[in-house]
Amino acid sequence: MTNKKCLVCAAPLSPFISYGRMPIANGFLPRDKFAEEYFFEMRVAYCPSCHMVQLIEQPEREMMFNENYAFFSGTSTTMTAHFQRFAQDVMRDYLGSDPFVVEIGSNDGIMLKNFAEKKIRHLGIEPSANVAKVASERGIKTVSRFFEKDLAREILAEHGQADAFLAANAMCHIPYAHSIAEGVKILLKPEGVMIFEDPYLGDVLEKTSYDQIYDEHVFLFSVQSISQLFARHGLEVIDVKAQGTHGGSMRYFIAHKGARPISASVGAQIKKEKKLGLDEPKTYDKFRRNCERSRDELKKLLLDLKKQGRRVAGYAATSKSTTITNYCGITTDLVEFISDTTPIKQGKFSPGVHIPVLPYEKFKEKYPDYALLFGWNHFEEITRKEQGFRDAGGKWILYVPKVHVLN
Ligand code: DWN
Ligand code: SAH
Ligand code: ZN
Repeated sequence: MTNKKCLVCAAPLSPFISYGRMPIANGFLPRDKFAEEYFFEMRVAYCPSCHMVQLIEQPEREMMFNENYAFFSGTSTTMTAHFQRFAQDVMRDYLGSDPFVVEIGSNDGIMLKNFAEKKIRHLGIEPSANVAKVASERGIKTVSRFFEKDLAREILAEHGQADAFLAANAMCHIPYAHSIAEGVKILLKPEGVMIFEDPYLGDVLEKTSYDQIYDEHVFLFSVQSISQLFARHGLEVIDVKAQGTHGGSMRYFIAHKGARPISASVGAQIKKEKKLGLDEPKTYDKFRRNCERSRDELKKLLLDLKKQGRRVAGYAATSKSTTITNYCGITTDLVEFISDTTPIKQGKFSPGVHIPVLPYEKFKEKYPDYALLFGWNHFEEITRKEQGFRDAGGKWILYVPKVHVLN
């Protein structure tokens, strides 16, 4: 899919960076599949009209989300706790009588299990069949399909309207945002609330965390762009709450227009966004320069370490690491292997640059001198667990917000 016009408002786009040729971020592959690997040009644009930041080209959805999807949400204990709190907040604040909760991108059930345990009527919509199967096996009601307007009608007919429509790190994956908004409009009870969170544009720009941009993440949201998107469907943003997850996210609360009071935090956040220049093209020029600098510094650091004969391994074969390794040109010359706890990734090679992905035990067996933390968003969880690595003299390399070695 290539779009020259804004996916939200159809205005002409202002492209501001190309990260070059990129593979499927979660397309970990065996050696015999190297020759047929798919690539696209990853260019990003800003919409001067509705302020939505978006990919210009995105692979077909089935190429990214299918029965071999490599990301299982339950791999992080911090995220498991985060979604337990998220679910508890929803139960406390938004459920009426005989409540019904829908979640899109429910993955292995990390959020919905909290509702299932309380016997609350729920439905997960998760197109990646392998992760959906894990959820179903845990007793979480899951449909393995892509959510869109037509499916909303089917759900309505079978289950009735929803009190809460949830999405975590899913909305920013879906280019047909209008179809989703229409589905939400159909499915929500008059007092119902859609609550979703995604990596926040303000954090990405401030921290130069450009690795939040990859094939799956077609949008980088702000309160301004989200308000414009939902306003087109008789829906409005009634609250926003910043989250520390995934390097800085924003949780948006959406309701039917006029149905609920609007919190002062919505206007306050929009004011902040204007101060940060999220609606000014020059901000994106600056971001591009920051990305280029970050890339050059990381490459130089890794080359210097190589010259000194140091061993460097990657820690966590994240989707984000695909952007870093391909944009910076990091191959096995510079990073020996990437350690990851996900069985489906192990024994395969990283997308594009083909660095071997090895089980975590390999990391532990013989610590490298340096570990490049591709899972920087899980810094607390990982460094706590890996005190032994530091005690043995190992050093972490970080590249967010700046390229540096942790001493
Ligand atoms: O938006 C998305 C987020 C929610 O999850 C998806 N598009 C895909 C995915 O992005 P990611 O792959 O960048 O997510 P994480 O959570 O930063 O990375 C998870 C990876 O890190 C997994 O492969 C497991 C690995 N990991 C590890 O090896 N050891 C993670 C932890 C916490 C660890 O201790
Ligand atoms: N909510 C989980 C998973 C995020 S990964 C978490 O925060 O950890 C994004 C998920 O969205 C994937 O599991 C993917 O299969 C799913 N997805 C992509 N397009 C979708 C669509 N149209 N409808 C529902 N889910 C979708
Ligand atoms: Zn637009």
